[in-house]
Amino acid sequence: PKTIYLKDYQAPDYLIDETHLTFELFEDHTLVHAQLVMRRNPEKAAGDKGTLPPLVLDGQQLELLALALDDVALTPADYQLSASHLTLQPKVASFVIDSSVRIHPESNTALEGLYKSGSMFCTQCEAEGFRKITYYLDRPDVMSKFTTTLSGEQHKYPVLLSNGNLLASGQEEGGRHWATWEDPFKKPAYLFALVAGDLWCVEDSFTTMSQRPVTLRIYVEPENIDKCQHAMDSLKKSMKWDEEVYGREYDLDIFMIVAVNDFNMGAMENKGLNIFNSSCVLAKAETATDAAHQRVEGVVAHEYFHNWSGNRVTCRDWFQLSLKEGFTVFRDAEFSADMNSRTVKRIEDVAFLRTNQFAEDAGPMAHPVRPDSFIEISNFYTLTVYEKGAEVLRMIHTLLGAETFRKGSDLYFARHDGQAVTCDDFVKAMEDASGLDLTQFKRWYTQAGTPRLAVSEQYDAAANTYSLTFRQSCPATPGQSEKLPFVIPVELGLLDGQGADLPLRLVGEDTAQGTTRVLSVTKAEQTFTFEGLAAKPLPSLLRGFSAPVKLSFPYDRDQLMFLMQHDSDGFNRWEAGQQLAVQVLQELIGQQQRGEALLLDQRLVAALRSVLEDEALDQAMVAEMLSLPSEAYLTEISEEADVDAIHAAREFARAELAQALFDPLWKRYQANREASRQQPYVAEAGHFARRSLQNIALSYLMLAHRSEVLVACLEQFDACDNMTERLTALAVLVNSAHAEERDKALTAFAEHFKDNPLVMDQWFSVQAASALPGGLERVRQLMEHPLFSIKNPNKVRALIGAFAGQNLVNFHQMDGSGYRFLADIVISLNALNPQIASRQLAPLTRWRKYDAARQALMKAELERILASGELSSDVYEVVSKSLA
Ligand code: BAL
Ligand code: ZN
Repeated sequence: PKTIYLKDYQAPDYLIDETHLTFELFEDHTLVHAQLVMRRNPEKAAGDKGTLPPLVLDGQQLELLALALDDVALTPADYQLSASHLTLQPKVASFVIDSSVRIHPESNTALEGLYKSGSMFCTQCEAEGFRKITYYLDRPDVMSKFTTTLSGEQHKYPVLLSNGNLLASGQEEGGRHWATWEDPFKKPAYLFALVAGDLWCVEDSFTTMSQRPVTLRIYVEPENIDKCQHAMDSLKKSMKWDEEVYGREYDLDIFMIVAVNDFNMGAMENKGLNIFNSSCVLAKAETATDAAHQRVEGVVAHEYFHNWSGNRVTCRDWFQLSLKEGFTVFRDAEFSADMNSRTVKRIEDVAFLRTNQFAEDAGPMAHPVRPDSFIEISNFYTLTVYEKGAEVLRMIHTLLGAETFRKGSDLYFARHDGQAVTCDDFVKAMEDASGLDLTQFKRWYTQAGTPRLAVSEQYDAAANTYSLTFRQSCPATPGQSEKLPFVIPVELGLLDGQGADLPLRLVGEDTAQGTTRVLSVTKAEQTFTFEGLAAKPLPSLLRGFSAPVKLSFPYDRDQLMFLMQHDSDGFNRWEAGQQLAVQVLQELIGQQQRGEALLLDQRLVAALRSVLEDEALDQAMVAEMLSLPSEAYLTEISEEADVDAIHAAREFARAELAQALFDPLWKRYQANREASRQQPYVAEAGHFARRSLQNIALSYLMLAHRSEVLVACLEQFDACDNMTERLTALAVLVNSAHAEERDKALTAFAEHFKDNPLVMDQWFSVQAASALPGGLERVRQLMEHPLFSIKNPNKVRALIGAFAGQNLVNFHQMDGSGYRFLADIVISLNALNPQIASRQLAPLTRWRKYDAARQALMKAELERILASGELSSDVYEVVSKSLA
């Protein structure tokens, strides 16, 4: 496999002004006819002098049936054909290519290009799937106007969709029909989409800010028609929000979403025709949890926002992926924050980033937000490009302020509408709008790894000054041994002895500038001194997690408890609680490793008791504060992770907290369960908050082994009206010692929901993630379940992903059985679906985190995969880099 480098980027030799596609869909093959109206790229024509470069079209797994240049049929002597390219020699600068190919969507298990999901045809072209549909210049900087005609059997495929607006449709002989769609906007091939199936739709409309009506349709299989309303509401909110916050208006007459069951990603932003994993569209109280409802809202928004940040302005090349993904994740996170609780959204995102993206940034696949090279671009749809990319955008927003950031985004969209551009172009628009020089800031795009920011303090009682010294560093990552200082925006406040925010005046300033402010740390070591402080303050650092760094400050536990109670920044109140819990858990881990009796610091009990007793605190915040750092996070922050000690320590702490806080937990549980009984399910922030506290309380209470809790859990399982309560009750039972109740609940649940694949995914996940002994055997048995299929990515993620990613004690069994199992799965998946195979590998790539014995076992499995035969570029890249 070949490595592709950003530094080798060349503009395309040819452009495609128009693309006319015809698809004839049959059960055992599909015919694709493409007419491409092409011309020499004028940017590159200066030195042509009569000779033109060869035209090299991308194409894979295509059976070429006919080829013509300007209406003259070509013979094999006129072109060269390889497994990945079709090369021919144009004689004039403008010409038309006609090609016909045969493809086999019915046997496409990679779910890339045109494929079948159940009985419907659908596509996934990003990043490089279009080359599996027809010969083309499959690169994002080639933007073309598309017209698409598709035909198929009318009774099997009554709905025929593609991008843009419907131009015409009609019947054919033999029970077939056709439709022609035209997309007036130029787009790269990765945004092409086609759908044919027996689908129903929910229809609504939206009137844009300039009073244009837009038809909105969500297409699903008939049995899911009752699960579309939440996505439709989310879509309308997204359209309004993007007008209000970014001034972005929708641009076609129709916007369509189609839900499919077999999909490698969450969803895809194809122009005017978004295709979604059904897990990111379908939601109603009885079948989807609160988390699923929030995910649907966020993903619908994300894909809709791409219409501007991605489609109208797209990427020049795939190294610029974060240009659209980082920006769009930032946009969807802000949307979700506005729709729900801003602080809770930030807590969830930061907890996810620190557990997962920080691990990626510390592992063998670490890469900058804008990577320099790749073997397989599908491997770079990563947490770094998406989530860290969004953090980079958030930092620009913090440094510029909301108003100036908006000026920058307006300038970016106006300047680059209809273009394929780079991250540098985006930053330039922000610089031009703000007058700021972001040259040093751009290191966030080019340097991989998570910066460390160590902070120390000095108080001078005689001078009434307080100094904070910041020392930044960044560990080496593959290919980057030395790092230059980043620009780190540190939002902070200083608290007095009563917990109130103090006015902040830096040396040299005449007046204080507020009580929370952003300092730009730009040097390896930098000190900021505040004046006018009659007593030593307590700093609240990195408020709102203003930069994706690992911050350290020598807080003691009493100071953390103080911040938990008093910090005016909600995020940092939670953060103080997490740091306190980490200190306490690390102490327990040490005790466990030394074979000592475990002893829980009672300050954690006291801190959580006061949180639980604070009826004024947002219930979602109470729930977040009660959640101990996950085993995965404790692993990430360990030098060498001791899986068993981490699990034992955390379970011990949970059980102790359950005993010590039984009364307040029980009180809040009962009050909230009663409220759930009284009020039918509503998918809104207040209800999410109430159920999240109720459910975390239940999971603690079950650890107290009291019969009234078991009764309550069974009552919740049986009598609730929604999946959030039911699934938590099930999960709690599955993790309990009540074998009889557990088995009964699992059976009843499966019986009731066997026809709903998304609910059954949850049923698989809950069992796969159970830390009780015998986890691998359970997973093996579940793989034999008639509803499990290794060809369905959601099932693979639900069962294998949950086992290897969440069930750490079972996956990391000392005999290596978990590793062997995962390697076998990856080897099978490699042949079926390389993208999913490569994703499932992630836990094995983290081998450096573990003890020598586990390291050897994990590496041996990676080596076995490498030697297992013909590997896809996806799997090869991850395995070979992990072993390097
Ligand atoms: N562009 C791939 C799916 C997404 O990020 O929206
Ligand atoms: Zn996206």
